[in-house]
Amino acid sequence: TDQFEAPDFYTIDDLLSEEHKLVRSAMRAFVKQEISPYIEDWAQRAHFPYEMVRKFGDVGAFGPTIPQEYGGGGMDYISYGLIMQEIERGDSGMRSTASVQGSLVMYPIYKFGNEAQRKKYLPKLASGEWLGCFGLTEPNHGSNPGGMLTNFKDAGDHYLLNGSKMWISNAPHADVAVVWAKDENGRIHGLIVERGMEGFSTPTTHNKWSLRASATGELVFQDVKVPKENLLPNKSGLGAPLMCLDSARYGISWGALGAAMDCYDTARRYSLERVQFDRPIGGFQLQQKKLAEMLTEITKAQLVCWRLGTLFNEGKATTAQISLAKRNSVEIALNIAREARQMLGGMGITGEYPIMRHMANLESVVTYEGTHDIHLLILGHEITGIPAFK
Ligand code: TGC
Ligand code: FAD
Repeated sequence: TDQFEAPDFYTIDDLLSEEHKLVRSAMRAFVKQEISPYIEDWAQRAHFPYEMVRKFGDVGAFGPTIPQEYGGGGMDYISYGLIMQEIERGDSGMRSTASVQGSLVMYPIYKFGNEAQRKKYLPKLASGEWLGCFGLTEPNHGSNPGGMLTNFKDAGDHYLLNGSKMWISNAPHADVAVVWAKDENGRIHGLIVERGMEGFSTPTTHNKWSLRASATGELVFQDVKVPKENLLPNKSGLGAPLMCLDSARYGISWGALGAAMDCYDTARRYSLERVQFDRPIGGFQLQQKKLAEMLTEITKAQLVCWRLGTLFNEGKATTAQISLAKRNSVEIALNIAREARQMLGGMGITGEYPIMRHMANLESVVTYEGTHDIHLLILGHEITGIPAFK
């Protein structure tokens, strides 16, 4: 970890501003100090380090693109991407905590909320005083969230919310949940549900082999009385949660690259130190092929992410462009993790090195925020004009 070198084979640093580089080095130092020394133990014990929530708030990892007047970072999308890259270099589960809070909780409150909601929730979420979660997926509606059953009805001075959500990152510790549910006409809306509301519970999901340092759970609603002022008023329909996913999926494109870089760098260093047949294994052509291909894929993905970030900054990034980047980054990261694992031989399966943990984590990353196949189908739709989902 001490010697971590992020590959920059095409001097992409020249495309970054001083601010981008400062943000990245601050986050890299933070990860090195606060995450890397402990992550293996947290993951082995399936422990969510709750104290990290405040620390993420202090270092500005929550809501980097949200305006500063609401406690956000007021930064651009390249800075946001670089922050996600550095956190996920540490661990995908830690990045999950940050991307859910910023892109999936603060973003909808900022974008679809009214002024009172923004003022009430955003500063506390930005500082890490409160932790949030995002409830879209249900037990029987994962890739097809439009079929959701969770619903609310008008009960005079409040709404009555019923249903359940599954696989929700941060749920067991969340103070606030942004929940997507259908009204009496079957229209999807976002509701802010707070811990402590009667009939609302968040059972923990146990026995994960992946994202073990991230807490995952369910959201269960049994006649929960949600005050009317907790409905997000400024957008409804499936497009509202999908807009949030655009932002989170973009962050994952950079994030997965961070995990890939960590695996590459670990394998590169190991290959120079490990001697077999009287020479470093890095001198063997087969190992060089692995390293050369890793560097090639990382470089291509870096350029995709950087360009997508500039499109985001101009407000021009499309959902299909985001799908391409998320799908590609996670795929190359998983391939790199598997190859790097082999390069370390037996040592690759231990917690002495980060690779097996990254590999297991990436099995969630390839599934959440739209599975690998769903992103392929979004691209297929874009290319042919024919949706293959239904
Ligand atoms: P479809 O008919 O295509 O669209 C429904 C309505 O939404 C509009 N729309 C968008 N609006 C804004 N931004 C976007 N990106 C939009 N994409 C679509 C669309 O125009 C339409 O509007 P209207 O007015 O005509 O109704 O919807 P579909 O039901 O056919 O579904 C398409 C599909 C399959 C691509 C979509 O459902 C999908 O992306 N499924 C994957 C679900 C998913 O990604 N779930 C993620 C859950 S959250 C999570 O995993 C967090 S993990 C985080 C962590 O820990 O880091
Ligand atoms: P399914 O939708 O049942 O898919 C199963 C398989 O079928 C997949 O391979 C899929 O690609 C394939 N498939 C589905 N439809 C089609 C089709 N039309 N054509 C071809 N193949 C298809 N959700 C949230 O709302 N909030 C969160 O915070 C959150 N955090 C998560 C954390 C973790 C650790 C995990 C694992 C998941 C999380 N999710 C969250 C849920 C995640 O978004 C879903 O798991 C994902 O969208 C897939 O849904 P599913 O698991 O129900 O799989």
